[in-house]
Amino acid sequence: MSRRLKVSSAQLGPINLADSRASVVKRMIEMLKEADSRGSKFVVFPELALTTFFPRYWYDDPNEVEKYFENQMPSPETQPLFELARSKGIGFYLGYAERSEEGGKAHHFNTSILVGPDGRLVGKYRKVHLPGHDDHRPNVPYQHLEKKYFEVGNLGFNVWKMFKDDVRIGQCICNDRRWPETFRVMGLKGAEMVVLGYNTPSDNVYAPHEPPYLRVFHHMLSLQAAAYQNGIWVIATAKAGKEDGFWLHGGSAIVAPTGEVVAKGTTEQDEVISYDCDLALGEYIRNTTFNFAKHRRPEHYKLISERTGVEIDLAN
Ligand code: ING
Repeated sequence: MSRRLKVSSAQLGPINLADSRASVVKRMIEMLKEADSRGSKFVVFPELALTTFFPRYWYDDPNEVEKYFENQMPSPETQPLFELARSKGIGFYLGYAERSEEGGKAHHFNTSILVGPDGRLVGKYRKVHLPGHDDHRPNVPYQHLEKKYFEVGNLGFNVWKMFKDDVRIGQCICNDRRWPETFRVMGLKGAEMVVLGYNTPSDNVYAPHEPPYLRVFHHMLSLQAAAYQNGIWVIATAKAGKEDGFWLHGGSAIVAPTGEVVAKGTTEQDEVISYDCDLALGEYIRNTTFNFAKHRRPEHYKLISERTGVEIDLAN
């Protein structure tokens, strides 16, 4: 009997500043019900799924940013989502802004969690690759202040077993998908599937010449390369559409270990896409082309973990 997992990517359309967490959770509950009606056992929600993508705004008063963070998870507003998922035996991935007190000091992370079909926390991840900047750039239409509002994640890249078939699932967030190191670490830990949420602006304020279609191309290129080069299923879920006029692209997708896109969103609204993933599909890839033990030569890769930026270093 092959090991299969029916998954759904539950893409959220825009969340405006005026939208309450309760209203967003209601939308997520509707999508969870739709996923359940299709027989899904695992639902992937977006990054920072409970609020608008607030790193686009500069706040002089740091206290103003606190309102976007969760002090506990589940929180009162998300409790109904956790309860419904548990009652239906559905596991899920959820991205949110985490405020945690550690050593008597407040810490702020861009966080995602995996929640099992029994409603219990399976594992937490804190975003490692924080894009953008930490200074105020008033001369562009919006900011990208993840480096200001979040600390670099301190939990590393991990893989957990979930569901009755002990599916080996890793998680990451948004910009992480652009860095092959992200998936290779989880691939080396035996991942069969990696899930992630994202909020990606359609236009590149720092390179206005870059056309929006290219942003989606780079997004898909990252997912498909990661899936194929590690022989894993990759599920990526957008928060999309125009949030108070600021455009985030869609492109939620389910990608097979072959690198093929098996399901893709076609809107920038709340949308559920689903696929019945055969977990055996990645085995031939991980046992042949990307048989890491047989083919990798780490003795030649040292620079990847020792050197951060480019240092011109020529062989002639
Ligand atoms: N958003 C974007 C992302 O990596 C970005 C930022 C877009 C960086 C395009 C580089 C190129 O999808 C988040 N939230 O990381």
